[in-house]
Parts: sequence; C-alpha cells; structure tokens
Amino acid sequence: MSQSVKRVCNLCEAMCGLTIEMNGDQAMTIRGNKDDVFSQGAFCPKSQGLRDLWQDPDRLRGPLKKVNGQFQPIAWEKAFQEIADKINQLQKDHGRAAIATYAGNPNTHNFGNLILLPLFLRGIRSPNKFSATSVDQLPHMLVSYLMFGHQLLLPIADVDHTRYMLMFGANPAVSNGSLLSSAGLATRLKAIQHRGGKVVLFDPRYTETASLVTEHYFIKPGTDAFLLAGLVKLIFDRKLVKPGRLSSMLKGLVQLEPLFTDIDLDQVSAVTGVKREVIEQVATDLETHEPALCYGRMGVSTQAYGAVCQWLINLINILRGNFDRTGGVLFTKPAFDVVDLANRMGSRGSFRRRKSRVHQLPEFGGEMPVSTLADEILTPGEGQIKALITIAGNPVLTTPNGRKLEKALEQLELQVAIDFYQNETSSRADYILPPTTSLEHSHYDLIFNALASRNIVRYSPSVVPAPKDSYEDWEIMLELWARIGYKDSLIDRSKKLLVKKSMQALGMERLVDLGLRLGPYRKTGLTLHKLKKMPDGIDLGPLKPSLPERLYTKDKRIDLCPQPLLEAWQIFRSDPAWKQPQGMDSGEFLLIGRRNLKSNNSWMHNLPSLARSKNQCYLIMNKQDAASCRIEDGSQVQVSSPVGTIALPVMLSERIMPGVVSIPHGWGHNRGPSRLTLASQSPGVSLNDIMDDRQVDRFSGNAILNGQRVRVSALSQ
Ligand SMILES: Nc1nc2c(c(=O)[nH]1)N[C@H]1C(S)=C(S)[C@@H](COP(=O)(O)OP(=O)(O)OC[C@H]3O[C@@H](n4cnc5c(=O)[nH]c(N)nc54)[C@H](O)[C@@H]3O)O[C@H]1N2
Ligand SMILES: Nc1nc2c(c(=O)[nH]1)N[C@H]1C(S)=C(S)[C@@H](COP(=O)(O)OP(=O)(O)OC[C@H]3O[C@@H](n4cnc5c(=O)[nH]c(N)nc54)[C@H](O)[C@@H]3O)O[C@H]1N2
Ligand code: SF4
Ligand SMILES: [Mo]
Repeated sequence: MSQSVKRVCNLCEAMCGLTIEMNGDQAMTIRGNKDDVFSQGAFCPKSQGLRDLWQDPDRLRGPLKKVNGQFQPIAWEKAFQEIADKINQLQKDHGRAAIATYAGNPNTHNFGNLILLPLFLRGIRSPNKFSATSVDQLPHMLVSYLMFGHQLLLPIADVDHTRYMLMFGANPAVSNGSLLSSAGLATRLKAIQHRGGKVVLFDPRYTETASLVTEHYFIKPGTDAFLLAGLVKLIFDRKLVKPGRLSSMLKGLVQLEPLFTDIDLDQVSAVTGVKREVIEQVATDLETHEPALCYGRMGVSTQAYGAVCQWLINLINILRGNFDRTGGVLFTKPAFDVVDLANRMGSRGSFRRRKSRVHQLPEFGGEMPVSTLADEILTPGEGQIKALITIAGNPVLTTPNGRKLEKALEQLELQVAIDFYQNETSSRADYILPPTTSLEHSHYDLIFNALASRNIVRYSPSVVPAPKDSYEDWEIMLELWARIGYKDSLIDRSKKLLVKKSMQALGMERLVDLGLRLGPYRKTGLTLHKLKKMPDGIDLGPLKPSLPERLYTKDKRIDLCPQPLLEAWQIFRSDPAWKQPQGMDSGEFLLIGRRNLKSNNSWMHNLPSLARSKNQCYLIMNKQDAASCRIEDGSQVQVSSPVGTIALPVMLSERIMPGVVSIPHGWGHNRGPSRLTLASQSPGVSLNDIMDDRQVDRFSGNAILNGQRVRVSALSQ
C-alpha cells in the first residue's frame, strides 16, 4: 500500500512544502514538493526528522509519573486529576502566583497549542508566565507594540523585490530565516544579487550566510546599536529623510533628529570595530539603492540594547521610505489574521504593567522574563513559585544559567512537562504528559503565515494515524484546564465541562475554518474545505502596502519616539563605551552563539538522520587569539563566566573576529535521568551553563545571549 501526502514542514519557520510518501506502515520518503505555491521544491535535511521523531523508540507514548525517583506509567485520566488537584491545592495554600508556566518555541509551530495555550494560561491565572520569547524575539515584539500598536504586527522583509538588503545578526543559511518565513531563503538572497542588487551582512563571525552575500563585515558583539545610531545620524545629516507617502502617518519626527546630532562616527567606529568608511558606504548604499531594506535578527535582539537595535532598524526603514513599500519591509495579510484576532480579543500587547518580584524586571505581553525564573523559585516570600508546568520547552538547556534552574527545579512541589521526550528538563518532572507528534495530526501555520515574505495559505493533513489513547497537546491542556480552579463553584465546573465537550466535538480545525471565513479573504469564499482541495496551497500574492489601515495605534500613526523607547535611548546614551570603548584582559573574550544546521535549539539530537558522528558542540576561536593564549586546534579548553565553567574542544579559524568566541546552544545531553539514547552518545555541553542570568536588557527584560564576557584557557589533558 503506498500513499502520498502533501504537507508543510513545521520544524522551522521556513514552511517548506513536502511530499511524504508512505510505503506500508513504516517506510516513509520525504521530499520537497515542487508544486508548492511557496517553496517550489525547496527543503532541507532537517525535514527527515519528521519521520524520525514519529518512529523514535525513545519518544514517550504514554504519561509517566515519578514514584520514589522512578518514572512509572499512569493512566491519562488519573494523571490529569492528580495534577489538577495538586495545582488547586497549591494555589489555595499559596496564591495563584505559586504556579508558573514556561511555553517553549515549538508552541508557535503547532496551531492547536496556539489556540489552547491562552485558554489554559487564563485558567491558571498566575502572573508567573514565562516563555522562550524573552530569550529570543521580545525586542521585536516590544518595539512593534510601542510603534505600531500591536506586538504581533512585525514588519517583514520583502526579499523577492528588494535591491539592497542590510542584515544584522542573522544566519539564514543555517536558520532558514526567522521572523522572515521564506522557504529557500538562501536562493532568494542570491537572487537579489543576480538582479543587480546587493546584500550586506554584519556579524562577528564569517558565517555560512556570509559566503552568500555581497559584503560581510565583522562587528564587535553587542555594539550594533552604536552602528545603527550612526547610520540614522548619517541619514539625517545627508538629508536623506524621505518617508514618502508615510509622511502624514508619522508622529515624533521633529523630536527624533536632535537625538542623533552629537553622535560621533569615529566613536561609533571605535566601539563597533567597523571602519568609518564602511559605515559611510552603507549610508550611501541606502541612498543609492531603491528599494532597500534593513533586517536584524537573533544576534541583535538578544544583546544588551536589543530593543534599541530593533527600534533603530525600523527607523532606518521608515526614514528612507522603505517601510510599507514593495521591496522594503511590509506587513502581511494572512488568511487567518492572528494579528487582528488578538486585537479583537483585547490582546495587542502590554508593557510594564507590573514588575517581577525578585529582580523588578518588566512584564511584557503578560509575561515575565525567563532569566528570572530560577530566582523566583529559589527566593522565599509571598508570590514564590511552587510548581512549574513546561509546555514544549526545555529551559534547563535553553535559558541562561541552566545549572541554577536545575537546582531550583529540585525545590518545587510539583513539576509537570508536556513533552514527548524525557530530557534535561522533563526528566526532573513529577509528571510527563507526552502529546502526539507532528505527523499524527493536521497542521496549519497560524503564526508563520503572518511572518512570511509572501501571502500564502496551505493546509496539511495528518500523515499517519494517531495511536489509540493518545492526546494532542491542545487536548492535554484542555483536560487540565477543565479541572483547574480552586475557587470554581459547581456551576463553573459544569460550564467548563460544557466548553471542553464542545471544543472536543468541534476540534481545532473548525476554529481554523472560522478564522478563514472571517479573515481578509472571506470575499473570495476561502474556507478550510476549499483549502483542503488545494494540496499545493493557495498563493495570495506578494506583500502589499497596507498603511495606515493596518496600524493599531489609536491615531493610526506610527510613533517614531514612544516614551519608553526614549528612556531606553537615555540608558544607551549613558553607556560608558561612548567615551571609552571597554578593553579586554588577556584570556578574556566576548562570547556569541551559533546554531547547527541539522538541529533546532535543544531537541533534535536524538533523531538518526540528523545526528552526526562528528561533534557539533565546539568553541570557535580566532587563530591569532589562540596563538597568544597557547591554545591548539582541536584541544580541550575551559570557558568560564561568573556563573559557571564548561570544557569543550576548540576549532581555530580565521572566520571569526579576533576577541570573539562562539559556542552553539542546546547541547549538554549528559545530565539527569534523561532517555535520549542517541543524543547522549554525542552530548556536548550546555552554553547556558555559563550564560549569566543577571545579564538582561534591563529595559525590555530580554536575555543577553550575545556579547557576555568569558575567560578561555587551555585545559591540560
Ligand atoms: N544561549 C542561548 N540560548 C538560547 C538561544 C541562543 O541563541 N543562545 N536561542 C533561544 C531561542 S531563539 C529559543 S526559541 C529558545 C528555545 O527554547 P525552548 O523552547 O525551551 O527549547 P527547545 O529546544 O526548542 O525545546 C523544545 C522542547 O519541546 C519539545 N517539543 C517539540 N515539539 C513539541 C510539540 O509539538 N509538543 C510538545 N509538547 N513538545 C514538543 C521538545 O522535546 C523539547 O523538549 O532557546 C533560546 N536559548
Ligand atoms: N538549523 C537550525 N535552524 C533554526 C534553529 C536552530 O537551532 N537550528 N533555531 C530556530 C530559532 S528558534 C530561531 S529564533 C532562528 C534564529 O535565526 P537567526 O537569527 O537567523 O539565527 P542565528 O544563528 O541565531 O543568527 C544570529 C547571528 O548573529 C550573530 N551575532 C551574534 N552576536 C552578534 C552581535 O552582537 N551583532 C551582530 N550583528 N551579530 C551577532 C551570530 O554570529 C549569528 O550568526 O533560527 C531558527 N532556525
Ligand atoms: S528549512 Fe525548515 S521548514 Fe524547510 S524542510 Fe528544513 S526544517 Fe523543514
Ligand atoms: Mo527562537
């Protein structure tokens, strides 16, 4: 029996269309779908992980409960009830804040999770909500909230029509694009150059992407805000401010210019390590290339002035008239408009509504920065966290100071993991509730369609049947939600039961259908039924100008100078580096991160098609630096920070800026009673064991993961 299914890969943000062929029960071939309206055959080796994940013998297939330190199977119903009883008891005894939640990255790739998670979190009603957002894209969302009135309204690079792409701290040749869903992005970057355009990249490492672009420049980690400020200054000084049709939609332009008058380009050059001529050339490029765009991702989001960086990037696009313009950056018009739906539900965003208890970090979007999670568990007092529920997240490996978090977890009265792996975080839980995997349920890209370089819509059916007695993530959350609520009356309980039953009867797909029927393409008669008949998807056209209608600010104008960003600017301008760039002692380096091609954060290292025999977790160091520190290629080195020390092999290279070292995150599969047979054979070490959790962008609360200082020394064997 052979069967072929077309399906969008949900393992990263690129959304490649795949053709999956089943031959019998187990044999499965996965290829790119050439007819896909978006990806036209593009795909990457990681796609094979879909099959491996489904077949992985280590993957949990039923719920587990820890009894006397050992996991034992437990029936679903019993697990749900025991967990809910404990949550209710803890909230009754210690208040709502006693229960914390951490939602990891895969939630954004799963439409059931995206729909159910808000309901689940509302049921828990705890201020202690955390997610991977604050180790990632929080600055992007915060700046969108402050300037455009909605945290989900992110400007998207129109890579297919631009003539000039200025890129900071992104490595799409490995990541396949982020906050820029664009299957086959590497080819699209090449295409810009084939049409006579230019791609310029700033990155402290000569990355896989660097070899695809027209020009690459090293920049000292954590200093992009200085460079971007210098560029804005040049735009003003050279009278290049030409917002075009946006002029009438801008607020705060007059206030803006004086901020940049006394920026000194020689200082900028000294701090960033970028030659003054290069900065001036980029300004000239922005003048002579039209349309042009500026894009900055992880490297400039997770650094000291992440929010300032994203603000300045928006300013560069707006001031040059490349905002809301074909070939510049634009807002999308997704078939299921999550941005508008969130608005209708009253959640455009929020900022500083409260502060975290221990470190007074700001709330954003109802969440607290995850860098403070461990201290919120460890610090006694009212509001202390007593229980943690992780939903598709592995914070022991993915959040700063993982060792501290690991210790904190031991102190909890309840830990629950909704995860199909027994890994570094979930192995410490009292209960693990494993959901079905991707291929066992249908798929729709609620978030990434709204972040794509073209408006498209596709539906993906399930490929293999879900086993009997299995639950999808959303069903697990729904079951728990229905039982949580220590103050619930009998009437509340029965109402919840009713909601649960009707959601189960409806299913998540019906909600997607409703979203499509109410969405911006309703007049074309778009329904899920219609979409299902188009297995290659429907192309809804290129991104188009949509302002001022698409803005969510009250006055329908873009706020160029929101008050909170002016405060962030003041903090930035008082950085002592403006006067005197900080020196480094010998043996001291600035640490940056790195992603691995056949991996995703911490969780694909147990999949045979992706696991590599060669160790991926090594330090990259510049050859000159190595010579002065007497470090040999391939030797073991020790890397220390104020919070920890790790040891790993070193690879010497000329492709990294002197004074900078790079380590990938998501490794360290040699701790805890995990069940990751393959991953534990090539465990690596965890970068986040040495990431200092106290280093956060104090303005936004986002973690600083790039540019922390570390000491590197040779380890005698
Ligand atoms: N130092 C440093 N740290 C970083 C980064 C960095 O660059 N440097 N990057 C940061 C970024 S950008 C991110 S997004 C975070 C990611 O941080 P996390 O989201 O915490 O980590 P992941 O490794 O993505 O973990 C995903 C977990 O979800 C499980 N999982 C996968 N799919 C599903 C599913 O469908 N349902 C359920 N229930 N579980 C599932 C996996 O088994 C795994 O345990 O890491 C951050 N951490
Ligand atoms: N294969 C693979 N794909 C992935 C992931 C993965 O783990 N593996 N993770 C996914 C996730 S969750 C995300 S968020 C995206 C991230 O997508 P990207 O942002 O494209 O990926 P990163 O590799 O984090 O790129 C950050 C780049 O910033 C550089 N950098 C570090 N510090 C600085 C700095 O101070 N200034 C500048 N200018 N650059 C700096 C780094 O050298 C790195 O090349 O990738 C996604 N896709
Ligand atoms: S690039 Fe991303 S979406 Fe495309 S096949 Fe690879 S993992 Fe899947
Ligand atoms: Mo991420």
